[in-house]
Amino acid sequence: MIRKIAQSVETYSSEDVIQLLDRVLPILKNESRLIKLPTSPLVFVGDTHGDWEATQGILDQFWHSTTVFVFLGDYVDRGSYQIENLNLLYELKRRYPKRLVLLRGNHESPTVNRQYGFYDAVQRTFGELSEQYWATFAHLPLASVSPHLRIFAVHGGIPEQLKSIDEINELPREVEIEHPVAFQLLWNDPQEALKGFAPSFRGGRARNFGQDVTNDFMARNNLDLIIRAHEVFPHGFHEFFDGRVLSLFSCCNYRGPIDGKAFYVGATGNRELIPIKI
Ligand SMILES: [Mn+2]
Repeated sequence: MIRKIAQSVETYSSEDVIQLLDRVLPILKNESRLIKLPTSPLVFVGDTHGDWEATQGILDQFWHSTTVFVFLGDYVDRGSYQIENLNLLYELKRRYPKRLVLLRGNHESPTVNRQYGFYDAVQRTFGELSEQYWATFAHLPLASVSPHLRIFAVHGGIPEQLKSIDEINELPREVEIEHPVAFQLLWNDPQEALKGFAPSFRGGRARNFGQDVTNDFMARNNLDLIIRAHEVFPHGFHEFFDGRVLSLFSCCNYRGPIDGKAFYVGATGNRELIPIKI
C-alpha cells in the first residue's frame, strides 16, 4: 500500500506537485498550531532528511493498524530523496489526514533550504516551485500533545519564553520561522548538567535548555515525557534528564549507516523503541 503510493509519487510532474500542494494546503490551514493527539496508538518519527526508504519502512510497519503517526519534522535537506520524502508524506496527509501529524522542523524553512539542498533539488527537478512548498511550511503545526498520556512532542525543545503550551496555538503562520517562541521550539537542544538556558552552538537565537527548566515546564504543563528530534544519534535515540526527554533520529542513512529508531506508544501507555527496517 505505502510502496504503491510511493511508486506513483516518484513519477510526479510539476503539475502533479502543484495539484498536491493545492490540496494539502487547506488541510494544514485547518489544523491548530498545537495538535491534540487522539487516544489511538501513536508512533513518533524523528528526522528523516530525504531518507524516504526509512519513511516507507516505518509507515509499512504500522500502516495496517489504527496507529497515528507523529512525524517530528526535518523531511527535506541533505538526503537523496528529499522531494520524494516530502511528497509521499503530503500525499498521505491529503488522502488520510487523520492518520498522520506532520510537525514543522527547522529545515522546513526557506533560508535553511537555500543552504542545505532542498531549494537546489526543487530547482533542478521542477524549476520554480519552492515558493509553493514554502507556502505549505508556514502552516505545518509546531508541536503536539497527548493530554491523557502526558506526552509533548516537538522538533527541537523548550523555548525560554513559553509558560503554557496553550500559547503555541496563538503563534503566527510564518513562511520564515521568525517568532522567538516558534524559533526556539524548532531549534533548541537539551543539555545535561546545564542550569536554565544557555547560548547554543547552532548560533543565532537558538538555546540549550537544562533539566531544571525542563522539570518546571513539565510540572506547569502536566507532562511526563517530551519527545523531540533535531540531533543525530548513531543508535537513533538518546535519553536526556533521567529519561524525561527522548530524542529520536529516524534516518537509516545519514552520511553513513544509522540504526534509525521510532517510538511506539500503545493506547494503554505501553512503550517501545522501534528499529526502522528498510
Ligand atoms: Mn533539525
